[in-house]
Amino acid sequence: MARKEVYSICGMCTVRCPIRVEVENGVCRFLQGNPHASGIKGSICARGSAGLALLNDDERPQLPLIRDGERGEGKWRKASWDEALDYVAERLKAITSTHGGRSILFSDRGGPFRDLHMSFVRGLGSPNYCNHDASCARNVQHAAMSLFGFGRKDLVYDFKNARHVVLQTRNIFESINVKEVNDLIEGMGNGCRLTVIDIRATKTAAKADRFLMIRPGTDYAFNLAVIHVLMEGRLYDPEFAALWIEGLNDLHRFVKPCTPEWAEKETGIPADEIVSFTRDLARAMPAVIWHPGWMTARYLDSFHVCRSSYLINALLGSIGARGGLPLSNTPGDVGRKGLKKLVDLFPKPADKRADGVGWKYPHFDAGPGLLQLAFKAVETEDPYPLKAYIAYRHDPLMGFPDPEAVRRVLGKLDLLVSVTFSWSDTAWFSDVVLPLSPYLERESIIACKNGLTPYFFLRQRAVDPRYDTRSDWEIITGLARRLGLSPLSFESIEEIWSHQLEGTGVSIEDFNATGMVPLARKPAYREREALKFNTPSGKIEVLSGRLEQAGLPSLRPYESPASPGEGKFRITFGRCPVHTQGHTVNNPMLHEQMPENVLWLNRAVGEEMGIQDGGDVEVSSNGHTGRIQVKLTDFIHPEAVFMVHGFGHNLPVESRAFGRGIADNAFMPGGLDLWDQAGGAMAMQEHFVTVRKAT
Ligand SMILES: Nc1nc2c(c(=O)[nH]1)N[C@H]1C(S)=C(S)[C@@H](COP(=O)(O)OP(=O)(O)OC[C@H]3O[C@@H](n4cnc5c(=O)[nH]c(N)nc54)[C@H](O)[C@@H]3O)O[C@H]1N2
Ligand SMILES: Nc1nc2c(c(=O)[nH]1)N[C@H]1C(S)=C(S)[C@@H](COP(=O)(O)OP(=O)(O)OC[C@H]3O[C@@H](n4cnc5c(=O)[nH]c(N)nc54)[C@H](O)[C@@H]3O)O[C@H]1N2
Ligand code: SF4
Ligand SMILES: [Mo]
Repeated sequence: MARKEVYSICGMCTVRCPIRVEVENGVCRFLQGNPHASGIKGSICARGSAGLALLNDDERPQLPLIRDGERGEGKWRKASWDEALDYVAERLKAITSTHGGRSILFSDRGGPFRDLHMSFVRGLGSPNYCNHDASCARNVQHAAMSLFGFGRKDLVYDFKNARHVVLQTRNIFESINVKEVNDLIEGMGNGCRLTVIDIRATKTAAKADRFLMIRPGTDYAFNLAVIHVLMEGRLYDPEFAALWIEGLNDLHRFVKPCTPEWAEKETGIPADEIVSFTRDLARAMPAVIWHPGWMTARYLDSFHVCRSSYLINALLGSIGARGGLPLSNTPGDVGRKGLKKLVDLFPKPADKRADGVGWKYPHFDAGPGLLQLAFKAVETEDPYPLKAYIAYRHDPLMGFPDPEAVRRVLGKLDLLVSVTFSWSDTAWFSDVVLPLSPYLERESIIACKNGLTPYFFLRQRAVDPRYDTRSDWEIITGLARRLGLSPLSFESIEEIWSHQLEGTGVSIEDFNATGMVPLARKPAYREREALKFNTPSGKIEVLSGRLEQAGLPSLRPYESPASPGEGKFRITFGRCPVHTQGHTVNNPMLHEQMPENVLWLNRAVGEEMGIQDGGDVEVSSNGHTGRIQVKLTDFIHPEAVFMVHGFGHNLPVESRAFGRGIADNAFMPGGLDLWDQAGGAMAMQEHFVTVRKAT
């Protein structure tokens, strides 16, 4: 019997945990976390285990398809890879010869493998590489940039060594990152306190020392009051502030009126609770983590919620501290050389980005742009036409608000290509579907993870593809060859790997033992005096020049959110432990765990409306109605309803997911235009729905 163990990287969500795969006679038998990876401890989550079910799922795209009928009609012509890649390359050539390379839009999921995609888009001569982040963490990213001059991932959450962790809009035990979960549990075992601020009691709240149920949309008021208490009571870390905070007096003046009593009226959290909680934080400083949030594409002031949480961390001296948010290290920081970038194979295109990021909006990070603004450009052809769109592991019809509006935008394109391993609404609407092999059946380019100990890690193929699907690199280099992009026309993955490793002192054999190559011996914390910020002053800047120049206040006055009104509720959403976004609801194993979503509604409110727990309700807004089972609970704020995102699939090719549950984004009319001008992210919880007992 031929047995082997393969070190690889999980692909069931974007966290990309290191894994070990047991393979017997060419069949995957067992998946576990890579026992050599720090913090993983051999574990994976339920979704990670369901990777085996993904392999065996015969309802995933199995071979290239070219559209035969109208868009979205579901009539397909089966194609060989040569035919499909020839077809896409020919169409791209025709479009670029008329409209230029810049007319091609590409979006993906970001992350450590994006270098290959960015290189391809550059090779095409287009500046229009985007990712999904306007619908996820852009506000956090821009908040970090405005204060520190670097991005959110340049800070590490040192949960293991923390003494008090605050999770605000972060449901860590259900919206999972395995290492973070393990580290936090270890920290809590060592006495770390946990405070959860949420609009409903989650599993994370159930494990907390303190749970604060907050009125939806008022987190900014809460945070300003915490800053008020820290500053008025001189509870903050004066040494850190003197060293590293620029604009402390501006902040102090700004929060003067934001008393706990004022915040109580907004948030519903008692003033004395705000005071005693803030004192607890001060006792634990600097080993405090106030999590700035992850999925923060929620409100028009979410960017300022993120900024205020970072400012609280700064006041507590936890930025850069052990047990707080230490600075992440790149290979260069530990005296090593990073991977050679594929994106540098081509010169940077001269054209401006179609989404206006970097020129019309100079305060935003130009790297991945803002997809909703690129969609706007597709619609208006301003500043120039975008004619082709490659949605690479991206399903904007499910992940962006207002699918009707997104469909209108996509409908204007001359070419829509989807690269994916599962069906999605966007793939179904595409002209060409290029089926990707699931992660266990493919290898990827080498990835680098910065952190206290930076390391390189590798996704290796555990088994051969079961269907006629391909790896990312095969698809991209296949297109590159046809389009004459010779620098990217690699013949094998080994060739790409050795290109990436050139000059790093690491060879591909070094990955054999554990699948990873650490670049430093032990975690490297920096001394407080040796921190580095990339702002003009070299310090943490309360007032951001970039924001002010854009006419946006760095310290935005708080505005009270609208109340929903009779019979109406604010729509809120989030994740559950057994599904990833919209792409696992048809996974046989995970479907069995949770076949559909339900609507959380406050018990007292529901009973008043004559609604029974477990019965059906109709949710509607702007002419759109959906039917869903209701869960009455005391543990959600009365102004909100909540549902898990990702359900409401209606594609005939997905028999399990078909017609189960409803999609939250369908209740966000006009949502593409509702985004945070300072943070760039969508404001998807600025919508209200009507709920009625179903007839
Ligand atoms: N209304 C609402 N909107 C939301 C959210 C919400 O809660 N509510 N959540 C937001 C968040 S946090 C995020 S991150 C986004 C997610 O938005 P998306 O990234 O679009 O969501 P996914 O379902 O993870 O992936 C989309 C497609 O990529 C395919 N795919 C998965 N892995 C791979 C891969 O490795 N390679 C390739 N080529 N394809 C792959 C999947 O099969 C799926 O078809 O949505 C955001 N939008
Ligand atoms: N199991 C699982 N894990 C995942 C993912 C997945 O799909 N499934 N996706 C990954 C991705 S892409 C992301 S971005 C992360 C997201 O990780 P998180 O951001 O932690 O995830 P969410 O579940 O979207 O939201 C967190 C909480 O915010 C609460 N919330 C909503 N409105 C408010 C508000 O106004 N104030 C406060 N204080 N709280 C509010 C929700 O009730 C929810 O419990 O998870 C990652 N991990
Ligand atoms: S969190 Fe779970 S699904 Fe995501 S990469 Fe890790 S094991 Fe896989
Ligand atoms: Mo996300």
